[in-house]
Amino acid sequence: MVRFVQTSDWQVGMKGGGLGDAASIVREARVKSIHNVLKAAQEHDADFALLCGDIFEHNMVGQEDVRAVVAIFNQYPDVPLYLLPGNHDILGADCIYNREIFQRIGHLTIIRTGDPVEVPGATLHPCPILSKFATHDLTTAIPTVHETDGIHIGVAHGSLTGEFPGWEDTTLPIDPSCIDRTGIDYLALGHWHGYRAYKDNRIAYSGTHEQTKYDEDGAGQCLLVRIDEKGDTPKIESVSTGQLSWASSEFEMRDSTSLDELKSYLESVKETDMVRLEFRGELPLECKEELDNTLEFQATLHKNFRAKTESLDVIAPAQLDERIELGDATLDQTAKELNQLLTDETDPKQRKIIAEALTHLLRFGKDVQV
Ligand SMILES: [Mn+2]
Repeated sequence: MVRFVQTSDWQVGMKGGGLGDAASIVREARVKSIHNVLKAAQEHDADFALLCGDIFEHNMVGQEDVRAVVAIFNQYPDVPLYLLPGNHDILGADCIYNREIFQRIGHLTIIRTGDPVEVPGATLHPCPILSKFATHDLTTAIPTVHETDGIHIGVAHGSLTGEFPGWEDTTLPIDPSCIDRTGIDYLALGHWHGYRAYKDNRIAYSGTHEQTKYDEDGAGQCLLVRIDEKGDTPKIESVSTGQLSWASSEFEMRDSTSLDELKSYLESVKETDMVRLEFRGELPLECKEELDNTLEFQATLHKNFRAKTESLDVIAPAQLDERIELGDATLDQTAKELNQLLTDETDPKQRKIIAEALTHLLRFGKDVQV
């Protein structure tokens, strides 16, 4: 019997571009969550932890990040670690794992060749990446083990090809039929950030231990894999390791009821760390201020809050003249002219600017009235 933790794609050192101030939170979480992975190994009495590549974002990641990861490794000396580099931390002369500090970790094995590796309870068959642009099936070197005793586990980093539409990639292909061809019991994969299992649990991506961006589904866990005997179906249990929660949604705006829908959605994600919204459709001008105020306040509730309004059109009411009574002839006149401009303008970018000006003017007018 073998029981191990599978993890990958920690991407330590990633910049978190586009997340603004939250980028540092995301970077820090990626390091801290490593504890959750290694604790899972400890608590479930795993024989070892299998790290399937892209542990670091690239080979030039700063030594500070390296030390932080090594410091965590050192807190779990009873968890043997087997690490196959991926395409981000690719093997080669400048490989991050060539640094002296990694050579001193007694319980870490960096896998550099396709030679089988004997581990507690099983034999690993690694498929190292030697070029980021490899277009040949990475698993071709796995030997046939149909007749060989013991549990055999393939380890690779890349994209499953063939029968999984939408998951194909032109580089780093992995042919799922290698399972039948070679007779290995299980193929542990890294590269994709969501947990996926195929072929009766004989092939699985663990996904990243901590979500890296919006719209990654199935991220934020490691896998506890148990294989009782050669030929048995692997049992996979997903263990949650991520700290940050993410939500992303699109809103089609029509009228003031759209704002109510938005508010009830926002209520449902108020505990979520990272929230991204995208607005489309048309919003009446009189709702624009309420939307702006809602979004401004919402931004103070989350670690990261992004609202994309580029595709939202603000519509001027047909009879603005009657509505505009700002108590000042110049303001009223300006508002009417802006409204006329908005009605006539067809370029969406220009419309946005005019709508923005009108919203400000109406808000200003209201303040004057008070
Ligand atoms: Mn990768």
